[in-house]
Amino acid sequence: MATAAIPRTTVKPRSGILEWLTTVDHKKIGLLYIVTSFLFFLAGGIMALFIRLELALPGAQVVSAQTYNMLFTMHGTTMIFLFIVPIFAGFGNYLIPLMIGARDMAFPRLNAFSYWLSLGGGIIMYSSMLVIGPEAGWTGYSPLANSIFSKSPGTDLWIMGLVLIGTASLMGAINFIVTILNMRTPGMTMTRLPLFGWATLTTSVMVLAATPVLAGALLMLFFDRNFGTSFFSGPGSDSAMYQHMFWFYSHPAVYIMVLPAMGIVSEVLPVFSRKPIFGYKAIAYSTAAIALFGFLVWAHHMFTTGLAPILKVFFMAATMAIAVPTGVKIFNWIATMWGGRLRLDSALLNVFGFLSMFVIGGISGVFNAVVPIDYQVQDTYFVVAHLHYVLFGGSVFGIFAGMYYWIPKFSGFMLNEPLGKIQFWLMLLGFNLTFFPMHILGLEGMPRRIYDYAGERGWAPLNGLATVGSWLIALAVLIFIINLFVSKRKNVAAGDDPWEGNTLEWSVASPPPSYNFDQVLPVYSERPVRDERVKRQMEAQSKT
Ligand code: HAS
Ligand code: CU
Repeated sequence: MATAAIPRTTVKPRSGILEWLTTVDHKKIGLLYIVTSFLFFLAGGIMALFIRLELALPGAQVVSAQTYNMLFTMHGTTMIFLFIVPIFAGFGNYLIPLMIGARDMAFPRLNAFSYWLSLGGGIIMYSSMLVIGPEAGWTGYSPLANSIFSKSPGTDLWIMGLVLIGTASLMGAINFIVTILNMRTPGMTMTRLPLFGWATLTTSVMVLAATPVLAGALLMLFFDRNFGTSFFSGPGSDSAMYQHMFWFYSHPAVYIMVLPAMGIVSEVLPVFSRKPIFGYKAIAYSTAAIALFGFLVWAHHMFTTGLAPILKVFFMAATMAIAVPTGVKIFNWIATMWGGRLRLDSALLNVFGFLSMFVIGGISGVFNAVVPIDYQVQDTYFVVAHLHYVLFGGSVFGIFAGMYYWIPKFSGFMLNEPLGKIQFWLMLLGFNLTFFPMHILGLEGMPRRIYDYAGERGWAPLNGLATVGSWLIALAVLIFIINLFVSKRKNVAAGDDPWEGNTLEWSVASPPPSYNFDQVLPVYSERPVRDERVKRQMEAQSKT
């Protein structure tokens, strides 16, 4: 039988903090990404609590208008660029080499450099809050981002931080692409690559194609602000061009933020349904189709900017078309569960959270894609509701599913199930209380990015509800953190393979040794660990 032996390295690890500062091991870098992103998630969450407190009632309460602008700008940027995108880089770093039977990422030093660069970018971005922070929203639209309101150096620090974070994610993407294409263990053809690998590969290609355009737009904005050019504002400028460049990156970016979550769902579902994934190839190819279509729809963010009618029609149709490959996945996942023996643990509950909430968000997306509807809802809370159902309901529930599934692998101990379940239900409740009312508020005309509203509008009750919901979410996150500590203290050993997994990471110890594999299992299907388990069971049976 062919097994690929991989030589052990015998480098002695350095001790403690020095090791973490200098490591090039993909697992440690993965954990650094995950922990850092989670801390940024907490920071972004605290800002959201302030935003919600301010909006709970009409009238100014907690922060000044200027601080409010900074809070929603930094909240959005943090959640997107410092939490969701990098935490998936963390999962990818930790898991991809293990899943494909490799020793490490293709370029370990570049990998470490990416992490430290993104942390540096994050710190520069956060330093902007010390000098009257950025106030133009996460989109940084010009001329707003170039107006007297945004003249503080905060916006410049924000731009430079973002450029560094983008560069880091670009280098990470190159690393993932090379690793997945070149370093798979013998036998692992592309159609046996775990679906999380497909998601990471596709996402990386999107990052590679889209991020340079964002970096270009940001640098041009920087030039406009500091060196007297007039790309996006001033004489002869074209402010719509900024929006085109920004959304050429940022629309694909929304799939960059959800495809890895879909990859996690595709890993968790078959294991927790105790069935093979239904339609492996359909899921893999629909991932690629979403990536392709993702580049053809950006101007649906610009329907109200006076685009030519023919362009509106094109972008409307292309946007709606994305519902098809996305729907293919949803139906495949449902078919995977169908007739399975579901194991209703926290990981699967979070996948249910993903599936149900993401579909609601996807469908409000199709509403937005209809040009005349978008005329009504553009820049209202309806869009805020949509984006949170896809980003929180989708990406964040996906992240929590991944946490419950893989933390036993990362740490060697199991997470506490009752706490996990309480956390999930509380978060689902809090999430819906916070974001569902925003659909109604949006349709009633409440604009997004406002600091205050008049009492006579009648928006207070639903806003109050949303604020209550936001505190429930905060409580749920707190319970998750408590769970981490309680579980570490109890230290229920996870063993190599607590869930009867399919993919190669479950064939090594938890946490895996620094060199990953003594021997990689032979790969004859997309479920090598299950194949091995079944083989052993059959051997044991034939002996008795
Ligand atoms: Fe979106 C705005 C349209 C998916 C994130 N989106 C945003 C913003 C964010 C965001 C962050 O066309 C705000 C940006 C800002 O700050 O200004 N979005 C869509 C569509 C989809 C979609 C059509 N969005 C996402 C995902 C995101 C995300 C994924 C992040 C993870 N979005 C828009 C539009 C705007 C927008 C407009 C601009 C609004 C404005 O005015 O500013 C699709 O990819 C969703 C597909 C998924 C589904 C659900 C599953 C599919 C099934 C198959 C059957 C369904 C069908 C549809 C055939 C549809 C179950 C039936 C239709 C019915 C009406 C029932
Ligand atoms: Cu979009």
